[in-house]
Amino acid sequence: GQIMPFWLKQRAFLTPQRTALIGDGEKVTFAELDRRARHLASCLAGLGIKQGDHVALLMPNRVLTVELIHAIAYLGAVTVPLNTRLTPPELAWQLNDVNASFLIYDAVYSDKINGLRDQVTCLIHDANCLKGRRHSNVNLKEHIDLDDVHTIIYTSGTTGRPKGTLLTFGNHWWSAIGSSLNLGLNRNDRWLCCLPLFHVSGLSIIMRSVIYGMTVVLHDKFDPVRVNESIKRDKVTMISVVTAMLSAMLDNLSDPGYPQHLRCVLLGGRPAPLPLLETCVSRSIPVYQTYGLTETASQIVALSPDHLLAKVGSAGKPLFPAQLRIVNNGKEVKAGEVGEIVVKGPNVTRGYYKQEEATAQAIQGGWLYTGDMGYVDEEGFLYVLDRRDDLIISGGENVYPAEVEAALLTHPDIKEAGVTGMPDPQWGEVPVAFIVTRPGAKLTEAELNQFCNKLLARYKVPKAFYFVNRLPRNASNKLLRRELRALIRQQG
Ligand code: S0N
Ligand code: AMP
Ligand code: MG
Ligand code: MG
Ligand code: MG
Repeated sequence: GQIMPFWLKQRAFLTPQRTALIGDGEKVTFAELDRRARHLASCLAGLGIKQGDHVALLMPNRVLTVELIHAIAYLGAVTVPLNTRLTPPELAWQLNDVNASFLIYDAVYSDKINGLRDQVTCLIHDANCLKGRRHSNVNLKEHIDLDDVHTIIYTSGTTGRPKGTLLTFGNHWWSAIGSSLNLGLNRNDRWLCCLPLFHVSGLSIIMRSVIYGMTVVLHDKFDPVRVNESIKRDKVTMISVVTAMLSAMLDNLSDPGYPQHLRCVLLGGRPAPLPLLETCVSRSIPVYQTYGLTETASQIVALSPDHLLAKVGSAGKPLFPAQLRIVNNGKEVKAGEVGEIVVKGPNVTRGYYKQEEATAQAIQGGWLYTGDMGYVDEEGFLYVLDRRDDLIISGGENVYPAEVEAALLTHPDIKEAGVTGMPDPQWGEVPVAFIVTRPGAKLTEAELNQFCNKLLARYKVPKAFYFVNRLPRNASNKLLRRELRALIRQQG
């Protein structure tokens, strides 16, 4: 594939004194970020990490985490960012699936990794611990190949277990370029990152930073009051959010709107509620809805400045390098007709790690079948409606019902389990469970809640458990998840 200078090296050469990061109470230039990433890379090499290794990260949003992401790439190794909300069994499963040889974690997650030590080499990430073991003459990458894999990010696609999405340097490159061709690039741009770096929503901001030479204002966690203050104080021009975040920000905003310098609030992750968008219009808050997936290295469709007000509710048009189709029964449908959203472009993944079948199913002729339903209007603007499958998206986190059901079925007193989504004012949608117990079993909601908390990340734990006599199934005994909700009325 195409060869380019290693991104951080090139950036530190071109604009060494520009600020790369503001976070953890410090300001870091690209020259300094590069110096630290190189140092860290030589330490990691000293600890045995080498080209091609899969290195998992269990890290909060810290400046150190950004340094690590670049350091791992400097060694030609692949970063596997882990969702920090996962439970130890979920982490163990992913580490095994991705063949991780190293796990680098922050001390705040020490409790989570105790059971993982015989599975993978666990390295605590604190500067002191890595110091002194520096490898003296390690080869750091001078160049990258756009076809090389940069990251593997897990996402629950349309079937069962989460799958590791392979994202190349080229995928990240074209994603960043496509975004800048739509939103433009200003010398004073500063992108606030309060989305997790373990999702492509957050990671893509770091990629844009090094490619554009743009400052990132990094928040270690999402706090709406701090975000609102930071937008003003730190002269933030761009911010990426999911709906739950934007609602909380507006609830905590005393001024009518944001300062003029905030030119883009990039909103993605799930369908945007129209009332929220209308509130933003009336308060002159520049909200750009975007549609993107882990598989597309973030945005692939986005609203443009030219159509911001005229197309409220639309996710926009494809980014310049990308294409969009709506497909029903294997055929592209006309404007206004609903079908599956299918996309193509140089930012689209080449597939899932070790999942040839799932890859072949998802990507056909270079087109990614997203599992999302929607339509385009006469002018080609996308409106996202719903999922084709049963995926639940809670506050931007995916909950796959089959995964929750499988966890429930490991309980000895549970005979059958069905999980579906219910509308929720805070998270958009939350999972609820329907349970058929074994004869004579006495289960309570509290017990089940506790049981699930051991196995599943909190956002996957059903918010309610309904005990029922049987589950709706079709003639071939397949669970009809969409009919589950009707059972709520029946149960006393
Ligand atoms: C919304 C967030 C920030 C909420 O988390 P917060 O406030 O930090 O929670 P905590 O203080 O840790 O916990 C408080 C209680 O809330 C529960 N909880 C936390 N999150 C959720 C959730 N999502 N659903 C349900 N419950 C949740 C905790 O468990 C705790 O409860 P108790 O006390 O009972 O334990 C956080 O959820 C968050 O960061 N969400 C966003 C995740 C995200 O980034 N999703 C996007 C994934 N998709 C993509 O990456 C592709 C799209 C994309 O790239 C994109 C997306 C948006 C914008 C731009 C783009 C782009 O294309 O560039
Ligand atoms: P993920 O599975 O974490 O990679 O997130 C991608 C999923 O988020 C998509 O498949 C959609 O279901 C959802 N999504 C992202 N952006 C939007 C949007 N603008 N409108 C509706 N759903 C969205
Ligand atoms: Mg997905
Ligand atoms: Mg919080
Ligand atoms: Mg996800």
